[in-house]
Amino acid sequence: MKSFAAVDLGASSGRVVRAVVGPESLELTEVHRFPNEPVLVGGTLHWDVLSLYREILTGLRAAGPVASAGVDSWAVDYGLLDSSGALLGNPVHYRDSRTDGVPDRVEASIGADRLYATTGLQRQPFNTLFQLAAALGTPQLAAARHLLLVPDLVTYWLTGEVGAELTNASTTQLFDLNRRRWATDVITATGLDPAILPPLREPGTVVGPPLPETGLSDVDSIVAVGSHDTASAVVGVPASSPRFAYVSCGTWSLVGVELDRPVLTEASRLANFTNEGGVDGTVRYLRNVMGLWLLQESMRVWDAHDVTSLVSAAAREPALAAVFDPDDPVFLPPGDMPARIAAACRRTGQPVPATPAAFTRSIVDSLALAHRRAVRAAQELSQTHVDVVHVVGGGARNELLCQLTADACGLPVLAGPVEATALGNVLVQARTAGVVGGDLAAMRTLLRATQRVVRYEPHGDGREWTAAESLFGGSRSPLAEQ
Ligand code: LRH
Repeated sequence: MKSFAAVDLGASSGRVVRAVVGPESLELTEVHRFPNEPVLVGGTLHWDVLSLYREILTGLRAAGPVASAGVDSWAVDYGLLDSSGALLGNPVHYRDSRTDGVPDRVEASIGADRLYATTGLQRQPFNTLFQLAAALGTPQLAAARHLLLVPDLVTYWLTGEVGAELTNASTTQLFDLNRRRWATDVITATGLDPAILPPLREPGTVVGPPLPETGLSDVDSIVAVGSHDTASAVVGVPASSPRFAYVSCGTWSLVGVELDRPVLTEASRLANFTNEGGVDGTVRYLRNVMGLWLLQESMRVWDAHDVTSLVSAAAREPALAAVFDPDDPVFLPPGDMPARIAAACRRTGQPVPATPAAFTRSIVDSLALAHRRAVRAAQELSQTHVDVVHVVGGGARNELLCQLTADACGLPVLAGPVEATALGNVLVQARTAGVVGGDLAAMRTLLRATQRVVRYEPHGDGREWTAAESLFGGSRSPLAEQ
C-alpha cells in the first residue's frame, strides 16, 4: 500500500485529498478544502491563482508523506510566462466577457467545419483558442514565452518543469485529437506563435520532485494525472461495462459516453458535442450542460446557504411546472440567474416560479431534461447504446436530481462516488507507482469494490418528459448557433 495526494481545483472550491491505495483497497481523506473566489479587477474577471497555490502548499503539507501528488482543475484557462519564467498577470476566468463576439470572428477566418475536423472541440466562447484570439495584440501575449494551463502552471511552480498534460490540452481547441499533438495550422492561422505551447505529457508521466522552495520534502514526486478535472472524473466512474453514459455533475454537468475514437460528423458539430482526449487514449464524447452553476448563482442572489433544505423543499413542488433550456448562453456569465430564468419562462409562456423552492425545482427539472437530451444525442451521434447512467461528482449527493435524471432518461442512475475526480487523479498516480495494475476497467473494478454507489430506478413511462422537451427545441445546441 502507498499514499498519494490529489489536488483538485474546482470553479468554486479546491481540495487536497490523501489516498491510501493497495491492489484491493482505496481510502480517501480530505485534508484541506479552500474557497476559490474569482476577483473582478480592471473590468476583467480573474482567478486568484497565487492564493490557490498557497492553499495547495498548505494542503500538500497536511497530506503527510506521499509517494506522489498530482494536480487537476477546470479546463481551458491558462497563465502566460515571460522569458524568465515569471507569470504575466493573473489567469483570466473563462466566464469573463472578453471573448464576446470572438468565436464568430475566428470561425469566419478559419472555418467552423475545419476547426471541428481538426480539433473535434465544441464551440464554447471560453475555449482557449478564443481567449487567445481576444488577447491578440496585448503586450502580455507579445511578451509570453510559455502558455501553461492552470494545472500545468501549478505543476511548474512545484517542480520548475514546463509541459502540457494531454487531456487538458485537448480542451483548448489548439490540439489535434486524431494526431494527439498541437494543431499547428490552427494555431498559426489564428495569428498565434506555436512556440508558446509546451511539449505534451501523457497522463501518468512523472514530472519530477518538488523544488526545495516548496518545503514539500514529504512528497517524493509530482505526477501528471488526467489534469482536466473531467478526464479524472471519467476515470473515476465505477462502470462495470462499456455500455454506460456519465454525468460528471458539479458546476457543470458533463454528459456523454467514452469512445475509442472521435465523432467528427456535421451532425455532431451542430449538436455541439465535444471530443476531448481522455486517459489511455480514450475520447470523452460529451456535451457541456450548464449544471449546478444555475443553482449556485441563484443561491448567491438569494443569500441562501443550505442547499439540502432548498432541494428538499423543491422535491415537494409540482413537477415540470416551468422548464427552460439550461444551455442557453444567457446563463453562462455570472449574474442574476432567477431573473434570467423568469425571463425564459415568460418568453415560452410558462408560469414564473414564485419562490426559491419553485425556482430550484425548475432548475432541477430543466437539468434532468438536459441530461436526457444529451444522453440520447450522445448515443445517436456516436451510434452506441447505453443501459445505465453514472452520476459522479457533487451532484451525486442531490437525490432529487439523480431520481429525475433516471426518470427523464428512462434508465437506472448509479450515483457516486462524489469524489470521482480525486479518485481518478490518484488512480493514475497509483498505476504509475505500480500499486494498481492494468487498464481503466481494472481501476473501475477497484472503485466498485471500495466506493459507495446508490442506485435510482426510473419511474413512469417518460411521456411528461417528452412533452416538456418540446420547449427545448430539439438536439441542436443554442451555443452552436450563437
Ligand atoms: C468542469 C470543466 C469542464 C469545462 C469547464 C470550463 O470543471 O473542466 O469540463 O468545459 O470546466
